Amino acid sequence: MLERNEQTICAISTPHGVGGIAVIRVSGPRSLEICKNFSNVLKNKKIESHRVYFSDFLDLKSNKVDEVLFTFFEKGKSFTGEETIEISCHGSRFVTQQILDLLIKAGARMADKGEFTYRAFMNGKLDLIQAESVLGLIESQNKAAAKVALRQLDGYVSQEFEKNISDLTWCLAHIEASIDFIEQGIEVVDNNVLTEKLKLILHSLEKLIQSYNSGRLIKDGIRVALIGAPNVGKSSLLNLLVKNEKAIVTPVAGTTRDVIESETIYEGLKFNIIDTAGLRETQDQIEVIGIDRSKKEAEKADVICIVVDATSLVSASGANEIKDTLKQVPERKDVKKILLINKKDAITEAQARELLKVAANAQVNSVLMTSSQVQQSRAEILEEIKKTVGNFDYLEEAVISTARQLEQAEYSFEMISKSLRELENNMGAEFVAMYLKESLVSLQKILGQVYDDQIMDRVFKEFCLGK
Ligand SMILES: Nc1nc2c(ncn2[C@@H]2O[C@H](COP(=O)(O)OP(=O)(O)OP(=O)(O)O)[C@@H](O)[C@H]2O)c(=O)[nH]1
Ligand SMILES: [Mg+2]
Repeated sequence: MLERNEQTICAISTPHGVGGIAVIRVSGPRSLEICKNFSNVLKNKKIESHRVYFSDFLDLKSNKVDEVLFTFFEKGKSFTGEETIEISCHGSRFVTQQILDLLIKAGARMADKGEFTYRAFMNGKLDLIQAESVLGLIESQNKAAAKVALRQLDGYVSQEFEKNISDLTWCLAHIEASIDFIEQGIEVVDNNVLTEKLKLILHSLEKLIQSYNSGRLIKDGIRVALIGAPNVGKSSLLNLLVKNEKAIVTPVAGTTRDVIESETIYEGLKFNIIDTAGLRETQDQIEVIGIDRSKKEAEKADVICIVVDATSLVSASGANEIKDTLKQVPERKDVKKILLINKKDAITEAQARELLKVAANAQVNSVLMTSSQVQQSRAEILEEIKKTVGNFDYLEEAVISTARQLEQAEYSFEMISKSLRELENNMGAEFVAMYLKESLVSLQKILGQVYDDQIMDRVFKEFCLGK
């Protein structure tokens, strides 16, 4: 029995279902030998890497199964690093299943989820950040997410970590040497030099850790909850933002009973907009449940847009009404709040100026006058959210985007901080070395220079078949 990594694997790499074509990937040492069973062209021609061969795909009794293209990649020159053949066949479920069955009969086995990428990692074609970026790229739904994933795949983020690993190794080597030479009174490295170097690593890690929040928002989308009293225009704003009549709008207070979620893309970023039931005291059982759900949404959001109605603010005491609305919004320190004074089309400019003055004292990150009747409000609101929620200049820099990378980077940061404190207090070099070693291992785990089953499981469990 061959070791698992010596076996030749196969799977459909295109989405399952019917399509114009489907691609079946075969990877492992016997890829070509196995495929030769089914093609006279492959059998009789000299096969070269990165060439495409048009051929009938024949079953073992020489019955034609399909007309296909075989693309051959020799060992060392493929995604997985192994000998690989990609079979482009017609995308019928029946045809693809028949081809897979025949490949398996001839000695290949079905690949596990993510096994092609796993093999690429094992063969040194990718590090773990790059492996994770493959998934990020497959799942990317907007320009920004694809860009982040591509930069990771290019090795841009890995380089940043590799530099830190190299600097940290230098520090560690010098500290360990100084432990050896201390008795002879030889100073191997000046503490100030060491401290400076460690601070630089710390700074780099801090930036990477901060980039995670932007990375997460880019990947998953920015969650925006529209919260406010009934009839202020939340559903109308949802419809404006997602450019679609997603929610029912009526002049009746309490129209929206349930949470309505829809997404929109603005400047390459994804926004998940959540419309909720208007907050008010009510005896209506269904509405009570809806209001409860609204509050739960507010607790999960990255940004809460608190919507108030400009026309009722001018006729009532604006400041109090804003305060009352804000009181109903669940308290959360980490959430950004934007006050939207809506229906600005229905008030005069002088009234609008007055309202902005009144709203200036509200406990929110920013205030905006909006109207669902004015197209421009869409861009203004989304721009404000984008500005409030994070720094997307990170797009041009190294961005980390998985919780795994974040946890290890944070641990590494903590260990270096500890070692710096030990250095400042002139404590034993042994402790400094111990913390630095911990920190180093964490960074190595991020790239997969050090790994175990748990890490592998975590990285590859998210993958689907054929990737
Ligand atoms: N003039 C004006 N009217 C608006 C605007 N936005 C909404 N409205 C009107 O206000 C009323 C209520 O709008 P909705 O969007 O249903 O309000 P809502 O906040 O979702 O209300 P509930 O679902 O009941 O909580 C409707 O008659 C809308 O046409 C606006 O910007 N300007
Ligand atoms: Mg509504």
